[in-house]
Amino acid sequence: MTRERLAYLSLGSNMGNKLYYIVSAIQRINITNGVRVSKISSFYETDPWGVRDQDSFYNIALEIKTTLLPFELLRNLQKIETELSRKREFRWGPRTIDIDIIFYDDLKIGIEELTVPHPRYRDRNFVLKPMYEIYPHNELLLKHMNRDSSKIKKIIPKILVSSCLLGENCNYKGGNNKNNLLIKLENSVSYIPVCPEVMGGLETPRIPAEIKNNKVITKKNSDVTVEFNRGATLALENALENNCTLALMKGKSPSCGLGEIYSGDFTGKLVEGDGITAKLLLKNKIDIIPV
Ligand code: A4P
Ligand code: MG
Repeated sequence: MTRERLAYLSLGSNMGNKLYYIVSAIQRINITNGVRVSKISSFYETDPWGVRDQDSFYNIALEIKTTLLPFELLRNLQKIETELSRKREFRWGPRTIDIDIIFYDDLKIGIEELTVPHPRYRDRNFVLKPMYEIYPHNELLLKHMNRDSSKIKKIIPKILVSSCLLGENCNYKGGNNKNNLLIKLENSVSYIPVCPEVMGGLETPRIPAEIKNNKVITKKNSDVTVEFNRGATLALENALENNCTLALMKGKSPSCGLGEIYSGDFTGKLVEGDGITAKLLLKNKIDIIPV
């Protein structure tokens, strides 16, 4: 097996829902074969560098552990950029997501397709400042940071999240769906945890329910649509009160699922569709990442 190596990435976004693009990229990097995210910096809002006449950026840095070779890593990161609607119109122009490799182990590569360390990282406070936070042993980062680095503002984005993903025992079995990446992200964001099913008045543990013909029906054939709708409204209220633009929701669930949910026959089969809360959040322009 190839040895695992440390690499540092810089992520930036200045188009559309910047928070959505950055968090989606972190999630996709983490599920790439041969890559896991080990450290996540705070989020920073930064003035555009290079081409000045464009929207401000969100920037973060990641430490990853990877068995991929440098070019394999680059190809995988570029694939993620493409999946997240990245278009290359002009150099340093607006982008939904940009993922740059800053360091790959102690390696030095100097060709156009891949230069590491990244050729311009020393000139950019938006790279140096987040990276120094997760790589404080590297004093060069601090040395290169110039006085203007104080203009880079740390932000703490609010994100709605299904409570079970943070480890709360509120799923229908009375257990949780704790997600390690979301726990790692906890230091960089402010979570607004919700469990629409509990908020709607259902108890834990509870009889499983699935959506069939626009109604939510339990395995014992009782109709819990009213409770699911009530929970969805309360979750939406929480999101709006906190100005959330992003929700991290438990995939496949009849309340939180996005894109695919259980079929309604309790056979484990999945069909295309969204959970009741997910649908309401989307209608109110809150982007969702299914987890
Ligand atoms: N490439 C070479 N080395 C690397 C590397 N270490 N990591 C090649 C990633 N890619 C590398 O990149 C152009 C080519 O660089 C790729 O084909 C790759 O093989 P790109 O992502 O297609 O284009 P780009 O991002 O527009 O160009 P570039 O030069 O990477 O732009 P930068 O340097 O990333 O600058 N202001 C703020 N505040 N925050 C920002 O994040 N970002 C930029 C983009 C400008 N201003 C900014 C920010
Ligand atoms: Mg780039």
